[in-house]
Amino acid sequence: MSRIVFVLNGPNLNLLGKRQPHIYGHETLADVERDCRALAKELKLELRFHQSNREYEIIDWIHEARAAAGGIVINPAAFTHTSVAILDALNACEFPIIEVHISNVHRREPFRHHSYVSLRADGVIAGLGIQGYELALRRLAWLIDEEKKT
Ligand code: CA2
Repeated sequence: MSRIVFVLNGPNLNLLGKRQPHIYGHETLADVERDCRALAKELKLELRFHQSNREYEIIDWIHEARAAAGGIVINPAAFTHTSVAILDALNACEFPIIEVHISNVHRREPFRHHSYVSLRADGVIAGLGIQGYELALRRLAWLIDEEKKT
């Protein structure tokens, strides 16, 4: 299985660390990317890290990943709760997918309790702050390594 892993981030996550630190913490998306790159190197994963405020761009990256990658870590942000199109794109992928949320969406407004993406995700991490991304990458690396053994 490919060791390319896509880390995809949805709308407004470019504002991470710049507003609402009581919910999302003080770290920026650049900090998340830096941490993910350092860990990916250790795990021998090749990282493709992206953020977009446009649904179609996220769908296009999922299509790219489908052709080349061994897994996806995705924080779809608000698209989590609205996007059948992102779910459809993920359903076309055969590798492991981990959904990450920085905040504990289940302790927040009821509209954040439902996730379309969870219908496909192999695992979901919520409420562990930006550490959730690193835990998701560790899980993907483990799954890719396990697959190699079979
Ligand atoms: O907890 C998460 O990671 C979320 O995916 C973040 C989304 C939210 O819509 C989901 O329900 C849960 C929001 C991302 C916006 O991030 C901001 C960060 C700082 C300031 C403003 C927005």
